[in-house]
Order: sequence, then structure tokens, then C-alpha cells
Amino acid sequence: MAVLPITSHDVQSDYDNAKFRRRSVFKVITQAALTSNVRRNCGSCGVGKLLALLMIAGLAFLTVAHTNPGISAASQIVQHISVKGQEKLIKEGNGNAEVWKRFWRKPPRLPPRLPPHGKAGNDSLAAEVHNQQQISGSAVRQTKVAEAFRHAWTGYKNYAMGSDELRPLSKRGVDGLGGLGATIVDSLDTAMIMGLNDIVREAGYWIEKDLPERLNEKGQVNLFETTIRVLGGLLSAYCLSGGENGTTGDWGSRTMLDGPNPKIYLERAQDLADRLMSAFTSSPTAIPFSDVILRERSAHPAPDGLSSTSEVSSLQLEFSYLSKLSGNPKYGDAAMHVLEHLKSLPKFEGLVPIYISPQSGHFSGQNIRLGSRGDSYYEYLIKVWLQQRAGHGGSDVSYLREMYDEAIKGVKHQLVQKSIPKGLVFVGELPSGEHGSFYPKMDHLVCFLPGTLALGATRGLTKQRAMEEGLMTIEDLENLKLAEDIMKTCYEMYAVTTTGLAPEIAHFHTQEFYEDGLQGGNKSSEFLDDIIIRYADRHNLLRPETVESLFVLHRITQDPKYQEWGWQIFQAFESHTKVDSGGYSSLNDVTVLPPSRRDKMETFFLGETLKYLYLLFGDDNVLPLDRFVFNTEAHPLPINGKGDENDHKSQTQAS
Ligand code: DMJ
Repeated sequence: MAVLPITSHDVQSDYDNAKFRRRSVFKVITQAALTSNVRRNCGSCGVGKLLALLMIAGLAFLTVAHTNPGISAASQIVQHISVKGQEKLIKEGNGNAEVWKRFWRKPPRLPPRLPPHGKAGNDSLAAEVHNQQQISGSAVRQTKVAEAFRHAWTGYKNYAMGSDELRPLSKRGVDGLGGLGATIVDSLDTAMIMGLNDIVREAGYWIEKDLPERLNEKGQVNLFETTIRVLGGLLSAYCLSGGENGTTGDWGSRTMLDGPNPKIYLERAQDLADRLMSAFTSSPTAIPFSDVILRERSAHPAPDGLSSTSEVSSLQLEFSYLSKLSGNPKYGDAAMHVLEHLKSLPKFEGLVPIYISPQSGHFSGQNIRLGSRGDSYYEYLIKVWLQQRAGHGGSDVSYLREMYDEAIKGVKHQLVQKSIPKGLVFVGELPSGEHGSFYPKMDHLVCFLPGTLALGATRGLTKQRAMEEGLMTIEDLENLKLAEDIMKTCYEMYAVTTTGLAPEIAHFHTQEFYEDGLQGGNKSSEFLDDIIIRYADRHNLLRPETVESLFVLHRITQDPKYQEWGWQIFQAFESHTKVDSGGYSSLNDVTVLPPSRRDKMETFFLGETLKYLYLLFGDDNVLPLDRFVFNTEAHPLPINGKGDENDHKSQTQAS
């Protein structure tokens, strides 16, 4: 584990303030000489300079000997001169006389210690210095993350350009997502956010020149994966490059972006969406088929006939935004129809099974979980509500907020438990549904939940701002607390392993469940006995969910510990997944050193993981969460009536 740098938070909670620290007599004398006007005035004389210094030393010695040993008069002078009075004395031009007078004054009483988050602390020079240090520390961290992104992109470009994904060890590409150059499109807006214009150009012109042919010729793709990664990536690129007549250009970027005309991204998005629409139009119900043949503009169900619940309910941010941009309501209508249909189905305390049949329109099976196939159902309920609740003249989406609130109550009532012996709060599963027993398994995928809960609690505002505006109910506060508790668990899933990286799945030790000998390997973790990691679950796919939630929680709570946790995770990725020749690789086992590598760099490592890490260490005014909503693949899209208003001032900024 890396040693943590001192943060402004550490400093504040120690009530430390450089202005009031005790100093040695030697330091006091030297500093008095160096910081007073004597120094300035004698700068041009020779013997005079020496004499003056000796006099100061002698007088200071006498003063120190006759004053309270706790705080010397000289140090008060240093304090006064170096912090507050220096400017005044210089301006008044009688610095020397003032300095001598002050030597004989009684030392003033120490001011009271400042509260850790008090206003006075923020105004002090010490706080300012620490803020500056934090800002420059964050800049260093952002640079490191941008370098990692470049390393990942370079590996992809050198060995796999045009393929969906890079196999970094065998140095070749692989088309696991239908052959649309998924890494390129998934990465583009990350490069925009990082201001890496050469990569924006490479990706942008590939999309302009090569993507049309792929769309025409390629066969089967998964509706959900293609929507969140490719359609979402194109729409976000359009938005961030100022496509809406420049009206969304105000997302916090300081870089002029290169690449093709933004309208290219929109044209490609619409071409793709027109083909994907067959998944909706071919289905006999509101539930779309899962697979689309792009070149034929046809669709069919998955081999088992079922669609995943999370997949059919995580298309709406993208299709609705496309409708708004294109002026054609068909995309948004089809996607929103799914949610309206889901609203009408019976649920268990707002919780839903992970499969649904497009043939019957009903849920299939009993399995309830917030991990794979269930996750982004819950995420999009609140995000689509956030995106569309303020839409001008749009339809009423309050039912989504109600579905979300009911589901979160269900999560708290049915799925949240604490591990033993140390009490980590985790989210388990109900594999046999309502009448079956609780199973203490949590996928890494569930770590999207802290971020989603926090967004739901404050609507993207900082907690402070939401409280000031009286927007938070008791339930919102509870949900934010739960978000922080689960966030800690997600972080500990990393910290408990030998590599500092989380496994794909963890089980938790409870009264009813324990498996011996399956620990994470980091002997200094206090949660070794709480977190159980089965052999089959020890891989790491470079997934984003934990750093995604760290980013959101940091924005909302402003607690710097989330940045520290993110930095540790980033360093672990750097240490164990970086491939020298370019790219990063998934791992087979996070509990052993060195971990063996899987030879695969998932597109979401560039599209999500590195983007969220970069934003975590950056300025809160970049893509503020009250104006932009991130789709489940981390592509930011404007919130209706907010991101698209020219003169809109970010509420985050205002706070
Ligand atoms: C991504 O494609 C999305 O975040 C999705 O919602 C879940 N799986 C991956 C990342 O783990």
C-alpha cells in the first residue's frame, strides 16, 4: 500500500495552523532578520547590514529571556511581519521603527484555535497554502491518470486500431462487441475531457471515415452494449465538442477540441440508432430483443429467448437525448415505453428479477440482485428521472422517482446486511426471490450503487447545497449514509487483497455463512475475516464501478478521503495491470503476487475507469452533476433544461 500524502483534511482536523506554531529562538532570529524591512533596507549596505543583524539578534535574545517561554515576542513579530503586517510595514515605509517598537511589546495572547471547517480557517494563509498544495497534488494525479490513458490508447492504436478491444500481451485486436471499433468510440470523450487532442483527432477521424462501413457491413451486436458504449460515446462526443450549436460547450473544458465537425458524431449516432431500432420494432411487446443484425436492420431474441432486465432498462438516456437532438421522437418514445411497461409489472418491494421475456413482456425467474443483469435498472430509474424531470413540456417522469424510492427501500429492507466480525455494510442477493433465502454475495458491479444513492439523495448537488436548499428528506440523508457505508465496503474489497485490486465477486461472512481459507491476502487489512474470495471469483476486469462511486461521492460530500482511496486504487492498477509494450491487462487472481494476466483490455477501462479517476482528482466545475448525467458507460449527457442553456450558471459553481 502506498503511503498517503498529507491532505488539507488531515491538517484541518489536527487544528494545525502554521501561523501559531512555536519556533526555536534561532529560527525566530533568522526569520526576523530575513523577513523584516531591516533586511530590505540594508540590502545595499555592507557593514551596516552586519551591525543591524547583530543588534536584532541581541535585542531578540533579551526579549526572549524576559517573556513567557511558551511563546516568544520575537516569534509574534515574525508571525506578524511574515503573515499579516509585512505588506503594511513596507507600504508605510517606517518598517525599522515599527520593528524595534514591537520587540518591547508584551506578547499578545494566542488567538483561539480555529474550528476545522470554520470560515476563519479557510481565510488563513495556512489554509490557502494547503489548498494550493492540494490543487497542485490533484494536478499531478490528473496528469498521471492522463498518462495512463495515453499508454492504454497507444497500446490499442499500435496493435489493435479498428478492433473492438486490445489483447495487450499477444499484441493484437479482438472483436468481442460486434466489430464497431468499440474502444475508439468508448474512449473519445475521455480524450476530450483530458484535453488530449491528438487522440481526439485519431478517434474522431476514424469515426468519420471508417465507422460508416462498419455499420453497413457488420452483423450481430448486443443492443445494450452497443447503446451504452457506441451510441452513448457518439452522443457524448457530439455534446462535448459543442455540437448543439455550441450551447453545451460550457462543460468546463479549457481546451479547443480538434477532430471532425461535431455533426459527424450525430450523423453516426443516428445511423446506428436507426439500425438498433429494429430491436424495438421486431418485438411483440415493449421489451426489445437483445440482438441486432446491423447490416440487415433486423433483430432477434437471445438464444434462450430472454433479455436482461438491466439491459432493456438502460437505453433511455441515450435514445431520449438522440430524439431531442434529431427532433425525431421515435427513439425516446420506444425506449421510454420500456420503463412505462416495467412500471406496470408486479415487483417485490420495488425489486425485480434479472430476466424478462420480450415475447410475453413478463419477468422471468426469481433471481433478484443488484449485480450483473440487474444493476443499471436501478441506476437508470434515478438517472432518467434526473435527465427528464425538468424537461420543457416533456412527459411526466415522476413515476421513475417513485419506482426508484420504492426499490431503494426494498434494497435496504431485503438486501443490505452487515458482515462479521467487523461490520462491513454490503448488498446481498435473493437468488430464489421473495420466498428464498438471503445470499451474502456481492458482485463488484454493485459498487455503482453508492454513486447512484448519492445522486438520488442530493440530485447531483453537493450535500451542503442540498441541505441549505432544504432539498434533503430524512430518507435522502439515510440513503447518503448508506452510500458512504457501501462505498467503504467497495474500497475494502480492494484494500483486503494482496494486489490492492478488487475481485470480480466477494462473499461476506455472516452468522449463517462462512467459508474458511478464502481470504484476500493483505495481512494488514482488518477485514480479512469479513470478506471471502472464492477461487473462481479472483479475477479483475479493470472495472470502473468503485472509482465511479468515489467520484460521485467526492463531488457530493467533498470528503477528501475518497480521493485518497481512488489514488490508492489507481496506483494498484499501475503496479499490476500495466503492460510495458502498451495497454493494461485484466488479471486472473488479485490475491497473489505477481498476479497472472488475462490478456484483455476492456473498452470500459478507457471509457469509464480512467475517466472517473481523472474527474475524481479534478475541478468540480467540469461536468457538474446537476447539469450532466453520466450514462452507465460514463458518457456524460446534458440534463434537460440545464446542460443546454447558454446562460445557465452551474449550481455547483454557485455553491
Ligand atoms: C460497463 O459496460 C457498464 O458500466 C455496465 O453498466 C456494467 N458493466 C461495465 C463495466 O463494468
